[in-house]
Amino acid sequence: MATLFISDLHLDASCPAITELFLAFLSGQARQADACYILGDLFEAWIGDDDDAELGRTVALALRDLSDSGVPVFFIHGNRDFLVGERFAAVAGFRLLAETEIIDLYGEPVLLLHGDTLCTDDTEYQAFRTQVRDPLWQSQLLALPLAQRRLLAAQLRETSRQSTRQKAADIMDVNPGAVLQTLYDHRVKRMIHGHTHRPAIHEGLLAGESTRRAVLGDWSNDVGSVLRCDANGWHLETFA
Ligand code: LP5
Ligand code: MN
Repeated sequence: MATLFISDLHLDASCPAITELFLAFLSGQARQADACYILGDLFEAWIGDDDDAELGRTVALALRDLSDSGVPVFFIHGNRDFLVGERFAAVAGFRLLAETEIIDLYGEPVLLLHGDTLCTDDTEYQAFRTQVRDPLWQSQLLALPLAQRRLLAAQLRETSRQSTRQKAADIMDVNPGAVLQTLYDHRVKRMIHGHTHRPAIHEGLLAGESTRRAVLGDWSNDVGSVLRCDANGWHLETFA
């Protein structure tokens, strides 16, 4: 048995192959897991739990089947789906976690997060994040008609595409100091996050003790990515 961690699937109606791969994952390897953690950006864009699009319903029912089968499912918001709320969580049968969460993983405390907060060199993004994570801003946005929110999300995605094209790659990676500070602040030596799409397991040192940081991979080009953790270790795997 193992605990599975995934993130950055960016599920979107325009890319049904990745949704199919995810549904196969949920009804396949995930059924044998001790638990399944989704660390953000499950969706390409989430505009509110009242969205009536088919993708959300399909994904919710499949997640629900997994939790009904006895596998607990947990979710941390990403920068694309920070508007996922308790209503969707209830339908999909998962537990919404805080933006940072420490879990006991086979006897070790491990910090879970989406990973965007570690990209402190990307100051434009951090300013944007502060705005969109403001509960007042969110409630004002959620009060807009669905069609308007859909348009706004498409505009934000386009702005982001243009903006990321102009940023240097290292600005969009984690800041090493922010990683160490986050480990230190949470009194842990292990963390798992996604967001940067740079899958790897980094071993390091903090105050003379070994640290480990797993970066989850995104799902793209019909290939899925999962971190499988058990009492013997952590393994990043891809599958088609
Ligand atoms: O997402 P990605 O990979 O392209 O880049 C991210 C950062 N970008 C974002 C923005 C999202 O892509 C937008 C999608 C949101 C979907 C949900 C919307 C729901 C709300 C609307 C409907 C209710 O997160 C990108 C990072 C990159 O990761 C790497 O870390 O660099 O950051 C940016 O591109 C942000 C820019 O630097 C600054 C953008 C300024 C936007 C100005 C508009 C603000 C006004 C908001 C009011 C609507
Ligand atoms: Mn992200």
